[in-house]
Amino acid sequence: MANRQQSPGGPKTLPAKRTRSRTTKGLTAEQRVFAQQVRRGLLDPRQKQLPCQYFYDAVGSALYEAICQLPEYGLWRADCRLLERHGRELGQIFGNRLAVAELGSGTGRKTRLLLERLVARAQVAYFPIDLSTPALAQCSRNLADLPRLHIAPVQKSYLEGLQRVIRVCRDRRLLVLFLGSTIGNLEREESQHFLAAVRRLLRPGDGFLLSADLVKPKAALLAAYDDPLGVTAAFNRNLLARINRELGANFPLGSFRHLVRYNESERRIEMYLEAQQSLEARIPAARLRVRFRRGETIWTENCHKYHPGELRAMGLQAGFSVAAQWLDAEWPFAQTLFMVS
Ligand code: AVI
Repeated sequence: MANRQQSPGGPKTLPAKRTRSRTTKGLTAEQRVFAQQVRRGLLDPRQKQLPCQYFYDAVGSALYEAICQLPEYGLWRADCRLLERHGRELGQIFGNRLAVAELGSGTGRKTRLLLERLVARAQVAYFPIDLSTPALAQCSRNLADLPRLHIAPVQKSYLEGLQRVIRVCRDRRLLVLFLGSTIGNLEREESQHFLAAVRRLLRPGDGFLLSADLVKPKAALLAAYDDPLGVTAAFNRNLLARINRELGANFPLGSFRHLVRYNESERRIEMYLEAQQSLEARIPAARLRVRFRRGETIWTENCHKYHPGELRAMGLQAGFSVAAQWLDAEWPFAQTLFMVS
């Protein structure tokens, strides 16, 4: 993550004594990349950090599902309401030869609300794109009973997956979904590049439906990311638990506090894990021993919040036209439909 603040005391990191061959034996290719990224993030001299994509192992995905049910976390329900309200309209816009590709499909529970409305009028080819095999399997199971839906999971990164989908369905109009305000987890500049990259892959007549959480009062945002039940705190701490499980580390989970800030100037929630005492953790698979001062933080996630006009402007700058923008009445949240003309 770019643009992170300096750690006042600088890094306190020592190389681990164990050798690479002993510590990385038995790791999958994905876990080796995980270990490299953990190493890079915890050695960052400006601010210790960990990439938020690693929240979503089996435990983290289950915790995220629970977060979506929390009364304080309005995003998921707002996205669902908009899909229910405008799903039929989307079917009318795209006609009868439609393929839907979803970037980061997760379990497909929310997408079902849209797909139900689309298959009511025509046969639909659905391509969930996700790196997680269990999520794709769950998504296929959750949607298997929908009539006139052909599901073809794609286990790839978003843009690679989209390229594959475009290669195999030349004869259909494509609607790409990027739901859940996942865009908010990217830096603003990265989001702009991402939109432009999606635009370059699409053809005239194709569309891109983007969900994004909107700016709202600080108190509502802080409650959404620091719920009284502590589900989001567990979700955040699970990142260290995952490093312990998969990379053989010994982070004392109880010694890290879930910390949430709203950064007004960047219009984003920032999540951290704060060491409650000075401590040292070993991460053998990353060949790392890392020290923490009391109060030192690991930056784990950014959740950017948008203005509706800003989203439209981003799409236009990426080369799309704006076909529609729908706002939820209960929780400020937007779905913007961009088209390639
Ligand atoms: C997945 N992503 C859009 C969620 C969000 O709101 O940024 C992840 C999350 N982090 C804490 N709570 C939910």
